[in-house]
Amino acid sequence: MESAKRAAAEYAVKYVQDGMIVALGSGSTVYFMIQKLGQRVREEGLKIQAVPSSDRSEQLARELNIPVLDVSAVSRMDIGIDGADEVDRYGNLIKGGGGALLREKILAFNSNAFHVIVDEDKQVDALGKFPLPVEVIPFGINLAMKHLNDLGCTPVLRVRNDKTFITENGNRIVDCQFDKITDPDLLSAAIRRIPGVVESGLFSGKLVKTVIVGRKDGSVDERVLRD
Ligand code: A5P
Repeated sequence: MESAKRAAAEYAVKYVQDGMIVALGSGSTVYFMIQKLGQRVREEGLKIQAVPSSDRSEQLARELNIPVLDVSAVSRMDIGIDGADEVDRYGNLIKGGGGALLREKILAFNSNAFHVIVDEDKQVDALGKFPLPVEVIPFGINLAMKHLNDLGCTPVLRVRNDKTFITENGNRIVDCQFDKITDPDLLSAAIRRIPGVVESGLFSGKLVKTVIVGRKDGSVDERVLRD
């Protein structure tokens, strides 16, 4: 899917203009987006400042000489570009496969225009095939998992390389396999009511300006959800 990811990522970069503060998402699709931004900085002298959602995105931006701003220095970002694990026709998303969902959601919520870049295989009729990542604080996580289970999913504590996965915020991720998510906004609210839950990887389509879908043949389909 590399060509599809690259196509979507490079298309999105055309929305970035001189002087903008740009929120950088995370993941393998965003990798191509940051590369393209770096190319524009290098070749066109594009002047931007970036706010990264993860250490990895920050490192890549710095390697490419894209000026990086700490989130505490901004009140708003002009544009945000990020990937997703699933997207439905209303622009609702599941994110957090890489574990950066909390910072990604903070940046998306505070961006004037949030663009989602995905390959064609990420499009679904209904969210939920991809297990929904939920960021939870360590204290009482067993109790939070019981309440997640009561919402109709199978919750699994994320483990990577035989170790409990720890987010950049010092929290844990619980991956929640639902049969099918019929009302993402309702489910998101129910999950966030559980004490100990910090945030879920459900992103409302209301946050999204465009969904940019890349295909394997390098073509791109753009869905504009709002002006
Ligand atoms: C990172 O935490 C995620 O939200 C990613 O944005 C999402 O998992 C998409 O990643 P890929 O572009 O690598 O598929």
